[in-house]
Amino acid sequence: MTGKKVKFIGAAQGWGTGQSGTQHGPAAFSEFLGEKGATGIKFEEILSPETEAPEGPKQHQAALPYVTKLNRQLCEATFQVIRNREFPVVFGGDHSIAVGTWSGIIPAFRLQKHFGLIWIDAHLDANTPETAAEGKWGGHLHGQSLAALLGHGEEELVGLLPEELKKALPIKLDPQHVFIIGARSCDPGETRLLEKLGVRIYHIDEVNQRGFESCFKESLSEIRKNTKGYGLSIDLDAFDPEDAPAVGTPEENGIRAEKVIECMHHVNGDPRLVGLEVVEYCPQNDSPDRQTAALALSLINAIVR
Ligand SMILES: [Mn+2]
Repeated sequence: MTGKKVKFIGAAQGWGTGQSGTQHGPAAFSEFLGEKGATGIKFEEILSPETEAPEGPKQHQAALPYVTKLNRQLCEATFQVIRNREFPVVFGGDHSIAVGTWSGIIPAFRLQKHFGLIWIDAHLDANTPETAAEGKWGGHLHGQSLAALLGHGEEELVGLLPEELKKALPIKLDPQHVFIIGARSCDPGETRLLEKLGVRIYHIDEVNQRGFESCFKESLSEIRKNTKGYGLSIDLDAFDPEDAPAVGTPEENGIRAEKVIECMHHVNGDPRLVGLEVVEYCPQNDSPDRQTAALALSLINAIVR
């Protein structure tokens, strides 16, 4: 239990990915919740771009305005949730929405230098338009959201802030307080950037060797020592495709879901945990019994219920 009222916000974004289907994630998840009778979770709103993303790869310049606009709306929404002393859970949508989620939450607490973020993901999402060219993701914006939150990349995303705080510093995250767990498909440019900044990356080999719990607890203990609040950004592609087949960009050899769900008691009820986001649900790739949606539900329940 968070002790706060939980607000569920969907962000039906597909413009940030080269794949198809994440834009249907929130609606499909909502339908799944209805069928399961999971009455405790209900989306307050599902934000969508005014033009639905086309199938397949998107041109960077065509996608940027849609990614920026939805992030702006999402940023206002999460900012308001924090202002109301509630707990935001954002469900995506591709991972470009992280810019909106955290650009609303972090400045609402004025915690810029004192905010921790645990980013559970197969990817680093830390390319910039420059480094993306040499990587394999073709410049899609879901591969650039963490870089933007750290102050690198497209100006519109780096500088995104809630309207009423326009004069605040655009710095959102101190790299010392960012922890990535589960990385196993990293481009050279983004790896260089994060290493230069000093972001702690737990690559999958280390996670497999030490166990997820050890890495997670270590990140938490650093964050609890050095920050005043923190959030969790969970990309479903961090999990092994056996457990989470319904993602846009599956990567073999992932973290086993059961272990992660078990570990969430370490954060459940912690008043310093102030927000959660779960992204990249791609319903068309789910199993007939919707294994990935069920996993997302167990995960959310393990964290906030
Ligand atoms: Mn991601």
